[in-house]
Amino acid sequence: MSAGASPSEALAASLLARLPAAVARPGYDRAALAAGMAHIGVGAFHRCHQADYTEDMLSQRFDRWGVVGINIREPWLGETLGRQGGLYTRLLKRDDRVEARVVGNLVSIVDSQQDARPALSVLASSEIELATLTVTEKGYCHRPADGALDGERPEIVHDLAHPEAPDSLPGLLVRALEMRMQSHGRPLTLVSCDNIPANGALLERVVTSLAERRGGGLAAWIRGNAAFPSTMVDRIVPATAAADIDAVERRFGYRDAAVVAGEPFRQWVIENRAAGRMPPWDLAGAAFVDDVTAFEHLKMRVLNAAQSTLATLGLLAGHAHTFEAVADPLLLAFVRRMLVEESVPTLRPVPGVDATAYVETSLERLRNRAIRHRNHQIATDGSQKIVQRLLNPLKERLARGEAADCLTVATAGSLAYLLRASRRFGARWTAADPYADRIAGIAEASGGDMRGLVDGILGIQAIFDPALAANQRFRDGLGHSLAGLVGPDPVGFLKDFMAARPLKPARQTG
Ligand code: CS2
Repeated sequence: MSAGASPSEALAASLLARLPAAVARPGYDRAALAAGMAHIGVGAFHRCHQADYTEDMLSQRFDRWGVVGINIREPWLGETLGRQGGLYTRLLKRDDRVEARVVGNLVSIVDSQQDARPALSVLASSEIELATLTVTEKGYCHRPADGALDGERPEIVHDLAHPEAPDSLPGLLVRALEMRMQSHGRPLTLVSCDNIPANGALLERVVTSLAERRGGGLAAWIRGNAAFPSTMVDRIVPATAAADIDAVERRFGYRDAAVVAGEPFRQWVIENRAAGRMPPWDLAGAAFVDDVTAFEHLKMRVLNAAQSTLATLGLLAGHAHTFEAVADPLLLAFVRRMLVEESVPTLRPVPGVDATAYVETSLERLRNRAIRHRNHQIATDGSQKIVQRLLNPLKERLARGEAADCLTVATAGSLAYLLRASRRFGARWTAADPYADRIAGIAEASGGDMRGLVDGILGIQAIFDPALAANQRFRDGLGHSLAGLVGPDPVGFLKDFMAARPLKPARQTG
């Protein structure tokens, strides 16, 4: 904008008809769109993934599937999106190419962070047939070790004492279902879209076990009138940067405070299970299947494992973003080898997918220079993420007597990331992780002795399964890798590791 020019117009319904041709707009009559579903947690991922599918679906078959957005945790978006009439710009970026669309299916939005009533009145309404949710792993209030509802969590204790004013997500859903049972009695499908394995089964477990504790036939009603399909969701959507907001203004001439930016690739696999009507997201390319497990493993053990490994080893090697880490030949060779030789052989076949080709597609996605995914963002909550991404395949391989040296180094990378945040190892950065303090305490107590350090860390049962922690090959490999990665030359350690193990010859074809 030149100096003295008036500020650009803000995105609003009145601007829709005047958007530049390069920005796609809703392909349906937005004024006629009525709310039929809700979404809890209207952050960037939802707005760039499920909402993008809904937008395509509505353009193909218009129906009463407008979305009411509900926020029960930060961010506070009600005001921003409300001012824009629920509209926002979704950018898809690949290197120098950008594709823009204004998404219109968010018909209203409520902030319910401090008071559950706005969320309850939406979720209990007879018009709402289904709710999707992205609330992060912590939102489920389960014990990570066994997936059961954590009855000791203060929010759960609170919600049992005050069920009509819930603090937790399970408490909110149980109360909403109770209100439905007591009023119109219509069923509700609850679709978890968090990147956690068997997310629907987990949601069902925490909701029904809280309802059981409440008593009064509520759990039985929920069993008969609610459904919790599991889903696998995929699209890389980093936190929106100020540069994305500025780019919209510069390129398209309007101001949008709720821009989201992701990669072109997207995938959504949904378990075929519903308590009523299911939106026909398959019209937009989503797949309804009987069992999502194999898809989840593929995604978490390949794409997500690559991301976590590139993030932590990348930071140790001085790279701030994933696209920079994957452009480093040493890191690329390490990750490809880990995936091809160790992770892929643990996967069950996925219909229609060649896992080796999936590895290459995943690495190609990560090379996208326009997706400036901060390695620190991916490393956030790493202690929780590595269980599915690295430790489960590692455990399976060791149990079968197979080598898992690369997965062990990658695990050490995640731990080295946490250790380098501790005072003992130089406080190089701040790590946002529920186990950061505990690991810093172990580092301090070990006085720098590697054996004590490994014993202490592997003693955290919520992360390390006892059978894995007891495996001598793993313990030795982890100690050796940790010493190399927290030492003065982590890159030198990785070079030596790769040099000591020549790559397996490529598979013969033809
Ligand atoms: C990332 C994921 O931050 C992270 O943990 O690995 O958010 C990843 O980008 C998505 O799962 C891709 O679908």
